[in-house]
Amino acid sequence: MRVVSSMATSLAMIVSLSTVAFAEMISADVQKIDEAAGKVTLKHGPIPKFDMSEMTMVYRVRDPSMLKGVKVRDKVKFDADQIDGKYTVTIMQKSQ
Ligand SMILES: [Cu+2]
Repeated sequence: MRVVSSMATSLAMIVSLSTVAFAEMISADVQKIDEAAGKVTLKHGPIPKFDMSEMTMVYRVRDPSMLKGVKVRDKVKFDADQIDGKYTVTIMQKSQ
């Protein structure tokens, strides 16, 4: 019984963590990819934490390999942070 309840607790934690991550992801359309420069142009929805409304802008990516799985016109979900004062994509995945 003890094992079952600790598993349930772990599962509940995983579910709530992934819900939070999903809720913070921003929807965007990929407009342009510059893998050499490690940059991507995204037409994104509102981002309350940056006080941004919908716009098209260039982001740096944390790791250029993040750009390998996406192409222009893909719909993606992403999250970003300001790193060294520059808006930087930290996670990006194709939307279903
Ligand atoms: Cu923006």
